[in-house]
Amino acid sequence: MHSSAEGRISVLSHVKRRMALLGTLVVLTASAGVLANATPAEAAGCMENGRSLCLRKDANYGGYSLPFNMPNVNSNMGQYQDQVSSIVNDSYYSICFYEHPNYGGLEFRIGPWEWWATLPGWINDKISSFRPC
Ligand SMILES: [Ca+2]
Repeated sequence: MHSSAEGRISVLSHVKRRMALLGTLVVLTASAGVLANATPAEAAGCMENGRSLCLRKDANYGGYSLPFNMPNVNSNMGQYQDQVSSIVNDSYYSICFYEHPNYGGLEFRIGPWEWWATLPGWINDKISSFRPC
């Protein structure tokens, strides 16, 4: 009896995981459809390589691309700090970007699946570290 109950719980847990995965796929499909119409092909290129976070040097997803896979923690962007001007977050993580290395200074938080073609002036060309938050 005991093992049978455990079996049911295990199956239920498996079904829940599958449903969560399906939900993720639906969101991915929906967001890809929107993005195909609304964004430059260059922006999609970062995601075609399977990356879930793309930081771009220029506004409107232009300039060079800094690709990452979330969850990613970057305490110091080194030579690439103070340059990011647009962001593609193709993940279910909220991400906090910071003015200084080691998560210092001003904080700019974006939500899951958010695309920012331009950044607010106070953080544009100032991001130096980031992490999920
Ligand atoms: Ca820039």
